[in-house]
Amino acid sequence: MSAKPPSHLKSLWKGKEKAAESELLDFEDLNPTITYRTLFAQNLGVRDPLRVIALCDSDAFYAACEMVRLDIPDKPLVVLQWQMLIAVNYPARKFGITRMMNVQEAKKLCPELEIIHVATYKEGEKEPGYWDNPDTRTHKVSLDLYRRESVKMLQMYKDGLPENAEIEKASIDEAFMDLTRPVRQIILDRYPYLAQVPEDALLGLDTPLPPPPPVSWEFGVLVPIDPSVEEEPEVPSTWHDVALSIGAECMEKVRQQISAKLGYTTSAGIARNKFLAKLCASYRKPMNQSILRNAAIPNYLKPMAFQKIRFLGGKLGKSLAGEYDVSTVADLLAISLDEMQNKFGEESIWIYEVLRGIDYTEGTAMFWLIDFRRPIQFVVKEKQTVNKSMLASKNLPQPITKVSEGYQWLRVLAAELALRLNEARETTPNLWPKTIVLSARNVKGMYGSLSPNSDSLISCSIAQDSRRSKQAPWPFVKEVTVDIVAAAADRLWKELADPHAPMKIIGISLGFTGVEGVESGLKSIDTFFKNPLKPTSKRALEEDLTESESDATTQRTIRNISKDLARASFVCSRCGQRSSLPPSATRTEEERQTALAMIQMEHEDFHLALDLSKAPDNVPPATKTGTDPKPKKKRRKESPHGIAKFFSKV
Ligand code: DCP
Ligand code: CA
Repeated sequence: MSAKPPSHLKSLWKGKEKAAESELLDFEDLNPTITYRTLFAQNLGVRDPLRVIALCDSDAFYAACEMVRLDIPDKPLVVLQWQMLIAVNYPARKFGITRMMNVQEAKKLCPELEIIHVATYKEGEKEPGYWDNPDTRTHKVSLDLYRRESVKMLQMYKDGLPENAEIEKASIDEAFMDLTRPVRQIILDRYPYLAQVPEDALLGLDTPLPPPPPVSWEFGVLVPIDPSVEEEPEVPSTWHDVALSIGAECMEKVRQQISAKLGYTTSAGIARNKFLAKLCASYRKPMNQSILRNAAIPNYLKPMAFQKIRFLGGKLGKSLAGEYDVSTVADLLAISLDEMQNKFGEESIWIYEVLRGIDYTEGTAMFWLIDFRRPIQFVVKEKQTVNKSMLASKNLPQPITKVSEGYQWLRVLAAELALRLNEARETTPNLWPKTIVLSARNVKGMYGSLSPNSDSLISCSIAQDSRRSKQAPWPFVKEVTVDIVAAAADRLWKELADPHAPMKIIGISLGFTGVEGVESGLKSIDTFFKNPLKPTSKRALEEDLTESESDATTQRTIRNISKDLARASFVCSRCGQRSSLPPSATRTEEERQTALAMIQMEHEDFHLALDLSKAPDNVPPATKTGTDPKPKKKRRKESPHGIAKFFSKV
């Protein structure tokens, strides 16, 4: 398009030494031509000129959860973790209280402040609670309430937004919504004359859409196009503005529903891509949604410290600041693309674009920067609501120095893990973890040697960071009780902690991995019965999981499992032995499951001991039993180049 930019847009991006032709390109990006072809297109992804993305963020989230739990809607309230404030509600912020302040300081600023310490797990309790004087030496923080509320909120986005909106959880209290599809549908419903290309349209599908109707901006706060003037400049609306206003309408509705049903207020940002939606969500916090029209992007970004922008905050940002002696986006706009690419490599077009509000990399920029061979995904992706792994961990105020000191913490972690899984099962009843993993962080250099049953994977992780882990397949138990989890954790602990080596463990974590609905977990159920509770190397586990298997075998496996469970017995596929529970008229279903899992674990101990006794000295068991016969190929480490060197692998 060679149309001249209108005067209000013409100078928007102008940097100190900006070239005339790129100015025109920038203008086109802010005000792209939208044709019938654009409107009818099914999948334009990040380059769709009618794209509408929202980021919704809860206001003072943990504090809000506590306010709802305690039914105290308006008091100044803070959430405390040990001595530190981690969430401050908006009434408390009026007193100048901020996160990371200590509690005494906050109390001085507002004597009537409601102070809630986060719930904690305490030994012997199956559920977290709000105890008096929780102590880091004996308690473990529980974020379960916040996780639960977060799940509810995510569900409300799903229920309250049109079906074809895509939702991606971004953090415990934030989610992105790609509203492009529903908004397009609503445009076509509201303006049915757009559904047909006019007969006299010379360019057919490539004919630009007629001018849009005036846009009503009743849902949300508009980021101004020119904040330096009192009255907004007269700017003709675009179809993208129409799309944004419809997106805002959808968001207003769902935010109202969340507030009415769950009691949480939220703030949202609505813009053409994720990074701008996220930035403008905090434009008028709390309880507001802000809309960033394309025409408002330049003046919104220009005064911003560029290090606030995603991925420009770290080493790369520092390097840019040092190289050009700059601090704001406006300062960096003066740097030409050529210059930037000469300095930071070809890929730095990404920086050039992001400074102009363009981001086609969304969510995968990190991959793109680190590994250029990977395909780039561009869209807001609906993630599984179920976490594939669950982890309970504790940094220990007093290191564990004896094997016997570990058990109390294992029980606390087991309680948390059991609760988390059972809660997740409330929404996805057949959830089943594939593996239980215990990991311990030892003060560097404290482990001198490997215990005899360590496998190669573990020896490698010790050498690097003094973290050791042990894992075992998780038995197919329907009821996951604290006892079962703790028993499995105890077994792993016995393997992991070497009573003969010096020990100073400062962090410990227990987790489930591969948490999936039982249909997709079938293969591993079979794996378990073939090889019950055998501690596996990560490699062997992956091999097991990628093994292909016919439906018939799978169905047979399920039938066998059901029979085994019903009979309160199981057959080990390694030795064919059936182990049964003694008959009991009084045992509950839960007790039966627990007792069966214990028997299975003990049986596995027997096989493990047998394997070890047969194995030649100093060979890890995975190799001895033939599951990992090939020596691992050493992967050549490629050193990063271009701007990749500013990012470390995560
Ligand atoms: N959180 C935390 N420690 C941090 C940051 C956050 O424990 N350093 C927790 C407490 C917050 C929650 O995560 O309530 C969400 O973080 P936000 O950054 O979104 O902060 P808030 O929701 O509390 O406040 P805001 O209204 O500014 O979003
Ligand atoms: Ca928040």
